[in-house]
Amino acid sequence: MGRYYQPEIECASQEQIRAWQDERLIKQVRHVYDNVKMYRERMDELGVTPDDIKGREDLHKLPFITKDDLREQYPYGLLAKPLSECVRIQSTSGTTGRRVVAFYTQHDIDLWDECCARAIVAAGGSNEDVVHVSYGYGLFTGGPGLNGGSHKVGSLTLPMSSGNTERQIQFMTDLGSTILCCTPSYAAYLAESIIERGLRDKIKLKAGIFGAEAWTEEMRHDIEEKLGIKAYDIYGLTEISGPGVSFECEAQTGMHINEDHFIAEVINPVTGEVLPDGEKGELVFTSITKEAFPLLRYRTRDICILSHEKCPCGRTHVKMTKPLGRSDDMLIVKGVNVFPSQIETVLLNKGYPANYQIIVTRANNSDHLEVQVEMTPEMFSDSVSVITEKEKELVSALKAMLGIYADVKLVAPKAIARSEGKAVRVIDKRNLYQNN
Ligand code: DLL
Repeated sequence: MGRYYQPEIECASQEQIRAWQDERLIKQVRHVYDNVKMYRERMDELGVTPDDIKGREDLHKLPFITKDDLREQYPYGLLAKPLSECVRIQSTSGTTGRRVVAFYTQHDIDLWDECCARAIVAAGGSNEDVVHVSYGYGLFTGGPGLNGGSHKVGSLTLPMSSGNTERQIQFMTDLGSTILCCTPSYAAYLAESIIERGLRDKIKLKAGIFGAEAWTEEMRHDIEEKLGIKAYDIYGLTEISGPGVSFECEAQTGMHINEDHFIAEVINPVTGEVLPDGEKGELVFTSITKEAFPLLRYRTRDICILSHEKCPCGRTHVKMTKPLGRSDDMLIVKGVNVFPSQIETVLLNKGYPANYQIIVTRANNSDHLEVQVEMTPEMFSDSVSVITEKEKELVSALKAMLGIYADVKLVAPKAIARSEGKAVRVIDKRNLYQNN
């Protein structure tokens, strides 16, 4: 198998992609209008009929859908196929309140698996590989998605799921895993654990496919160096299918969105205005091939930038940057917008591991930001005065990056609880968003 899983699709001309999108969008709008009450009501309210949608250029006529809509329609409200034709549900990791449940027909699963197969082949995967899947299996889409993709590619698939690090490492060394799929924070933890056990020479990993949470370029370099691999980003969300909505190629300069299945738009999150390539805004997806749970103009809350620049890998599908933050989990501390990724960049630049927690509290109407950072074992042996000096150094680096004061506490190696799935980076004790 070559560098592409489906070269005729992944390298199709812009005109061909556009033609697929036009044709599939028209069909999809008719499908949801006929089968989902909420879409019919929303479109009727706007005075838009399926006949008004003649292609992508008419996308802007359709209403946006938000996570709140999904919660309100829980569980069956947005189902567009009879339950008898659905074979699977998956669900978001969820915060509080109602979860979001997504449904799949067998055809939906096949297409989703193909998207993940494209990502695995882009990371150098083939039927010669041993794909070690340490994303959680179950309601979370990470495990099932990469598992399905690996089967399509014909790789030997290790359905490890998350947790039990000892067993992960044993299988990895015994079975010669070559591609690791997990969250970047778990990859960093596995790397640390492998090095600690002196097993770095016993692993055969060549690539990693890491996503489901924000991670920085610095973290990528750290993992690549520690494991001796090339680390590829993968993006997706349960509502739209799961991992594989977009994936990185060897150029590592953004993720190709599988445009034959998903139409991407970037909008101004406040006005809803559609923004051109190169402008930062909220990512919105329309799923044009999903049968059971199709979403039109779904607002992801992920902030990113789209680019149609030619990619050296030969793929023609539009690229998105890593999510640069979320329009909702952006912290506002003392009135200043703070993204956890900014803090992570400072820490990694200064040689700290990506094991940290951001704690925000409020007393007497004043916000307080504290960053707890783990020391490396070498730093831990330093004297108290050296540690205090290091804390001061971080305080001023964070001030320069964020524009506000953050208290820094250096803690012992391993003091911050490790995550086997998505890392818990932020503890906001202010209860400002009680409905979320
Ligand atoms: O996280 C699906 C997934 C699994 C993606 C495995 C990649 C690998 P949800 O639990 O529904 O689905 O969370 C979706 O996670 O809106 C983003 O905010 C965030 N996210 C996903 N991938 C990335 C990434 C899965 N590569 C939400 N970088 C999305 C940054 C990501 N954030």
